[in-house]
Amino acid sequence: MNAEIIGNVQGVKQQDGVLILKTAEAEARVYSYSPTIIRVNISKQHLERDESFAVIRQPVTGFDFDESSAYIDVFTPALKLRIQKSPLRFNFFTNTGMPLSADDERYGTTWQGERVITYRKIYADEKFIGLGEKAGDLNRRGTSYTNWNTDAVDYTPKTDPLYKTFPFFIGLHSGLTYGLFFDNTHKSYFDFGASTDEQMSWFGADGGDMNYYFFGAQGVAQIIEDYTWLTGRMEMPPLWSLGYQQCRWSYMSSDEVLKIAKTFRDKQIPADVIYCDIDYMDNFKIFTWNKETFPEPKKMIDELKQLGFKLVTIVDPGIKIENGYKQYDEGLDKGYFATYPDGENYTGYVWPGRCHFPDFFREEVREWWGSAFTALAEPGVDGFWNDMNEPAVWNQNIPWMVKFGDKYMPEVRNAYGMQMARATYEGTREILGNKRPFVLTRAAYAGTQRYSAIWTGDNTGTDEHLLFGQRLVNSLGITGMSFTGVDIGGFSGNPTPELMVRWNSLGTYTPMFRNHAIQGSKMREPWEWGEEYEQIIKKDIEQRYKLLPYIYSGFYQSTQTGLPLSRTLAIEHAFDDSVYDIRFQNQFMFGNSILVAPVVSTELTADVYLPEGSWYRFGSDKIYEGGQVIHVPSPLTDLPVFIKAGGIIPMQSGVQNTSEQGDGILYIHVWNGAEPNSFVYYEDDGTSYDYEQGVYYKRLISFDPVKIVLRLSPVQGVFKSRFEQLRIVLHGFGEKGLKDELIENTTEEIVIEF
Ligand code: MIG
Repeated sequence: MNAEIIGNVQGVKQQDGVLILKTAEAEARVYSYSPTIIRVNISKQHLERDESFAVIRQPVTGFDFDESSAYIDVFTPALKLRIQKSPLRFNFFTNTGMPLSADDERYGTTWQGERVITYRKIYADEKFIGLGEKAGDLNRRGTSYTNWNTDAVDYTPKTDPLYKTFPFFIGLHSGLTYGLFFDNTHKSYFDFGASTDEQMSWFGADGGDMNYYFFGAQGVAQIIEDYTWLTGRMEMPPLWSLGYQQCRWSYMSSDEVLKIAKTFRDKQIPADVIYCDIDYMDNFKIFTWNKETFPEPKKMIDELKQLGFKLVTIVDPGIKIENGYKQYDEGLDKGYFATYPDGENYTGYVWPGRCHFPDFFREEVREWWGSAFTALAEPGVDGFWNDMNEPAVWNQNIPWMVKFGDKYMPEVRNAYGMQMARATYEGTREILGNKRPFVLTRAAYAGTQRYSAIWTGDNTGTDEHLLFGQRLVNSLGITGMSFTGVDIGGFSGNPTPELMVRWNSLGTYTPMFRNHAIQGSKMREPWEWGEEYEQIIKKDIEQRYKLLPYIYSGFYQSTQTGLPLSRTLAIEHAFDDSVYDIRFQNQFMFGNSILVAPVVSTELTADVYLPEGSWYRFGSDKIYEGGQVIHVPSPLTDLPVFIKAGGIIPMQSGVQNTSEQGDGILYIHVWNGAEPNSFVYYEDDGTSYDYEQGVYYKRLISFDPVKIVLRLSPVQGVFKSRFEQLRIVLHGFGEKGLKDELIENTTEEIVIEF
């Protein structure tokens, strides 16, 4: 098979604001979505429908271009796209003419059969970050990846592919940044110079169009903002889902679930969430309860609520083939399952035995699936965990001719999990009325942040996985996924008590903090590790709860700008090489001001890289100058966590769960620094959608450490804060002997001079 090159431009026209270029082989369309976003779609056969699972925006109509005999130059206020006509090539520049990214001169876009690939020039100093949940290092240069959502049981830090597909990366070179989102759900490939002499980078897919969005904003955060503008942002999560979550495969009965919940309360270890994994069901039939072990789900959930717990239950896509089972009968009757081309329902083998699989690509199927959650929501379930949605079938392969919607499996597999999460979110949002559902999914495609949180599947209880898991969380943040977590302690295997403690400390600074373990492993609850370690774990969970005002405001930031809660240092320090050093690549900012350095359980000191600026060790306030590697103690009781000078961190008193009021004081901690800083504080009722109608409390907290003045802007929104008073806690002013202040939390502007 010969590679087919794209050829020369033979015709140019602009139609409804789209620039259309024809070659002998294909047609390319160029769209502008915003001053910094240009889309290129190259196809042999443009379809009437222009659909995407990820993109929620429309192109702007019309943009300027100049045509000469050799080039067409497309201009947006921020970018220039120089389209070379012979052969057709797409080369992106800043509006001042700095090269951002260019096609490989020799090959550009080519086809090999149905496969479509774009070869790009690689710059000598170019680094690549992104692709979400992927093996390997922060800097992806010199490596290659495949996207094919897979149930990656027992994965290692080298396994590829894993569960999710985020075909979006950011390139960094010459002090410039660009992003590229290849919106194609076929099996896809990314290569960042993984060939001898690193001649080129390339990306492609087994089928479909060469369809990419180019982001030319300068700054990684700006590109994330643009990417999430295009693909959507998360909505405010229910506050309870940010508390500590206890899971296990499985708590086997109502009695066991209640016993675990009560033990948290008896031991006064804060927690908000408990899970039922697959064994709560009757023979793994989705939307049923086991009548013997969970005889009265409502009674159990009522008791849990009394104890201040929410319940999350798992659902898998596989519907058991069994006459008389509601979901089976209905799905069969209405033709809601994925089929072979002749109409026979596809059968795959999973937990319930032989199963059919809902075709989540059809709206009526999503509605049907979504409305079935009444079986869980009526007795009081608040969260909905979507597992096995790659989709997974045991030791089997789904034949390629199986149809989902009007497409064959290979074309849409990578979006199946996302569509299941979408159906779950849309259905439960409707059923729960004004209450926010919590949805958690294992498989995902770009844009899933609109529907669901994610976790990184079946990791293992080793130090290596602790570090790798953090890298996954940091990388997922680049691709719009802010609400992410890993199984704290590792799903498979049995962590040592030291590792459990360490991982739990890291959990405090993980967007979703969930302890989970495989069937047959040792119990993992905080009290299973001996008194001394239980106390450390308890303290860390308490710290998580104290930080919730900061964390909740951090999620608000994700809803507004797409910036994730856990941020690789590459977001703010893209051109600082130390950030990519494999010794420091797992470090991250947790929100605006907290830097966390993960440390393995076998080391009690650590080398930490602090980027430029000054930093305070959280807890001791010992100050360090940045721009250097420091060697610090990291006992099991004190993970290296640092606060950026000038940092503003609102905290609350200790509570046992998120429905507790605490002492009614918002503690605004501020650290001394060279420059003024500010923080957007956000609060609402934590459970409803009233915030969409302005029922929130938002204000800008600004601190000038030089004049020592703290200013709180007038409150926006009509929500009454649950904190009646504010206490300002100063750090790093030592000898100046400044006193902490306690003041009323009024809604007008507040200015405090020290
Ligand atoms: O075949 O539901 O990743 O979190 O506990 C295993 C049982 C199915 C895989 C999930 C894991 C969950 C487990 N599931």
